[in-house]
Amino acid sequence: MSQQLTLALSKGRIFEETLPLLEAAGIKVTEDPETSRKLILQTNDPQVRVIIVRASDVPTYVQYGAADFGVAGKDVLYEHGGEGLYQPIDLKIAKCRMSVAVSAGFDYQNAVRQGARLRVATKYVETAREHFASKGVHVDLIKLYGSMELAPLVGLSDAIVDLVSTGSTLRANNLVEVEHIMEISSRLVVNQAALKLKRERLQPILDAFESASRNK
Ligand code: PRT
Ligand code: MG
Repeated sequence: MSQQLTLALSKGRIFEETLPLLEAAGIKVTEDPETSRKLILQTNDPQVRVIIVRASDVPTYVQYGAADFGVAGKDVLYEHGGEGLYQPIDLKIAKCRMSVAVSAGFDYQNAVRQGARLRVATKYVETAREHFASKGVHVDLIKLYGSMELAPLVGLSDAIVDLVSTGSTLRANNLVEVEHIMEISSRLVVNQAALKLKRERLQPILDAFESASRNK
């Protein structure tokens, strides 16, 4: 098998925050995905290329071996399930938290105490299901693909489960965080077969990522 390596990244914060880790491994991406429309980017190392995919598709490309390794948020990995993936390193990048939020006027704690059935809109259906089940709260989950913050404002749901970083999106939409589900950061994920077959080429990169993220 060739020792050509393919790394799957998503555009935006994950790409930007992975660049310094790649540089620690001596790898420089020579094209910018924000200005180039290319989906396959070359690096200064002819043996390493980067593919640009949707954040939620990174685990799928790596699971099937279309990419040897990738970077994905814990939110995305939790929903995917992690099948076929080895997750050796918490890179401590793209940090945020997964929370439950409601409209400022909605008394969430009281609704929970009264055993009300809550309508919850989210992109993170598995995470939400597990969270409310563990609390014994009955919910109807409504799957959305984005802009969860809108749902309580127009009566689609009582609550949302979404990622929060600075909190400014919630504030701008008159929503408040009422529960903290988990801390989120991004992890390196590696295809299990690639780990065995391309170990010689992968290991130095994993080591460089590990030491570059250790002090974060
Ligand atoms: O945007 P797209 O639909 O293509 O996919 P994506 O949203 O999954 O990708 P991207 O690139 O936006 O996020 C990639 C990863 O970054 C996520 O999987 C998370 O692990 C991580 N991350 C870190 C975040 C945030 N911080 C974050 N703040 N992902 C999303 N957000 C969103 C959040 O959903 C909310 O709408 O930003 C908004 C809140 O931000 P604040 O700062 O206003 O609180
Ligand atoms: Mg996004």
